[in-house]
Amino acid sequence: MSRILTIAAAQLGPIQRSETRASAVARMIALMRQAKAHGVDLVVYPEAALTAFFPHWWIEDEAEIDSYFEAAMPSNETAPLFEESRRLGIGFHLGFCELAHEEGRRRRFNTAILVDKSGAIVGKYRKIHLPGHPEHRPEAPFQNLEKRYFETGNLGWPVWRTMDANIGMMICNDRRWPESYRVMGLQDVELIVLGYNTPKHNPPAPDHDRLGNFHNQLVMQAGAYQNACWVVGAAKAGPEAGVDQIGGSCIIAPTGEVVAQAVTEGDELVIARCDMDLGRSYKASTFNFAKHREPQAYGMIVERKGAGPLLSA
Ligand code: CDV
Repeated sequence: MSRILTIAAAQLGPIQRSETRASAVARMIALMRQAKAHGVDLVVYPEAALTAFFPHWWIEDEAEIDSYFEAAMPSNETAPLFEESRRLGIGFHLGFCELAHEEGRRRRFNTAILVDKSGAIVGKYRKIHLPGHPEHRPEAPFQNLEKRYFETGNLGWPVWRTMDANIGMMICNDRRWPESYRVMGLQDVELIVLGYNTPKHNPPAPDHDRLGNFHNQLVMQAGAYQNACWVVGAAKAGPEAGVDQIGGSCIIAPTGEVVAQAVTEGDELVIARCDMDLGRSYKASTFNFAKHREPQAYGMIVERKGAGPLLSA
């Protein structure tokens, strides 16, 4: 018996600086209701989906920085999303900025949660690969200050058994790193969900700009195929507070093929019926890890951070 999970990547158009959380949540609920009409089981929302992507701006006032973070999840403002999930019997993945109190101090993380069809949080992930820079670059058209505003995630990449599938999460820049996928591949992951905020312009390397959509798909297709799992990516797209972001939300099969993709840069559902057993033949043959991986040759991957001397030297 095949295990079909009908999944929607719920792409969001821009959320302007003045837009309230209540308005963003209302947009997400509208997409969740549309998803229900299509028989969707799981809705995947973008990274930091409740506000504009503030790491694009230099902010010094701590209270203003805090205003982009959630001290509780659910909160009064996000509770309607959980209630709708419960009412409709739809699971969801949501990215948000988390203000935690741990180890006796305030900590800020770029976080995502997985919520089951009863509206209960079953898993939490904190972004590990934080792109950008911690210092102000006033000469740049916009900032990329995730290294200033967030700590590196400290939860690893767990995989959860929920909705009759092995499901894991990553966030935006994580999708460019094969290690993110493989740690979950080694837990027999069947579905990886993620959200992203990816500007069309890359200030330190403008020659990459023409390849933004290509690289977005390239990394997710490679991660899906090499780990024989589904990958679902949901963008926050379009021109947001002066920063234009790519769309291209998509659903990728364990075959490495894109099976559904957004055609706008606004609020849009991208839906596919995903057979959670589709990766089985890959996991039993080409990517039978237990038979074919050679971990004794991979030590450098965890021993070195940056490129170093030649092995042959
Ligand atoms: N939010 C992100 O992690 N964005 C990065 C950009 C800054 C390169 C990304 O990898 O898409």
